[in-house]
Amino acid sequence: MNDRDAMARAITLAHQGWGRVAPNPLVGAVLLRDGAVIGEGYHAEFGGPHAEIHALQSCDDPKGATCVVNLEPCTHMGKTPPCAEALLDAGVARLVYAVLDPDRKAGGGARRLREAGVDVVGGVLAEEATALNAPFFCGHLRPERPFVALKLASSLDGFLADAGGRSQWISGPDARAFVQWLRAGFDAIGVGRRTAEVDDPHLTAREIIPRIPPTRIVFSSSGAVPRSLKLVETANAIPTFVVTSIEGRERARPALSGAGVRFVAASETLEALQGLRAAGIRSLLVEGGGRLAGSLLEAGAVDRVYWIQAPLWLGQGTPAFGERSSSALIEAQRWTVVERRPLGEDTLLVVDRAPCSPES
Ligand code: AOF
Ligand code: ZN
Repeated sequence: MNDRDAMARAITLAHQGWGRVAPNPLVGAVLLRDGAVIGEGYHAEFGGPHAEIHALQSCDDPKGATCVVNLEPCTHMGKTPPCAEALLDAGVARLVYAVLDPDRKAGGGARRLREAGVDVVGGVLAEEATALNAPFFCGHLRPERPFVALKLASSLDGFLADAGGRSQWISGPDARAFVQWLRAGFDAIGVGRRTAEVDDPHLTAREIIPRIPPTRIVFSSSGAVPRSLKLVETANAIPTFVVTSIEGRERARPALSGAGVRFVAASETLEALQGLRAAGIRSLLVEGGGRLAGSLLEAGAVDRVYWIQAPLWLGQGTPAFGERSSSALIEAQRWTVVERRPLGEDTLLVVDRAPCSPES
């Protein structure tokens, strides 16, 4: 196995920590000797051992091996001892990493190992490693607001629901299981007020058990969120916010506060996102509807789109992005394709606007 293949394997391993390690990054590590894998591991649980430690523990004799890891090793005494020292103590001879750790306290492992005489190579699959931990990197490099992703499931002609407003189910069971999995990796799941009313969703993650259940968020400028919604009824058990205007909050507070709903009041989109970040939300997955998606895009607030395209035609219905201002082709924004893959009969497309790129 060459360095790139081993890095791809490290990234696959890193995904195993999805829903369990945030706000830490997803990290996987592979130990190679003469191109053969002799150990591997991943960061599996927040506060638990880092990827490199699991990889070292899985290996009988790491002396002289190459360690391939998607984030440079840490140098700090955090909840666990520094990985850079553990790799040096184990006698690892070569380090291959993808990107540097923007956390000033934790980072610096690549340099530490190089200065100790280890052969160090950086930048391998740097784009893939950046996309893997986009919320972590944005959290460090653009800390004022959460990482915002949109998820949508549309027909081939770009509708979220048929002309009668029915949206269940556009996508198939594999795509719906994927969305359940996706939710587990975000601090919060958001919907617009109309979607909250029409679908009356739970917005919980049921495919894997997240370490912390995502906070649920309803965006409603009027604050008119019915007391009878499942989200409101369960707000004492799972944190639930209504994002609204200042007047909306005053109007809605008497009915909803008693149910345990909390408020973020703001006069425009970016201010609302800053309010959510101040309330501890580092990453937000918005699941609809089209109007909310359109206004977030319009505000330049969307970092990533998870688009599930189902192979059916509706002709008329609810458009995926509501009203948007037009853009001439010559100056249209082009986003970066992060992933394309089949989900049963459906197709997942993941695109990023402008990555928060760490150094490599
Ligand atoms: C690594 N390998 O697998 C991870 C790293 O509080 P701690 O001790 O768990 O440290 C968390 C920080 O360490 C986290 O914010 C990030 O900077 C780095 N994560 N580093 O060498 C790993 N998960
Ligand atoms: Zn570490």
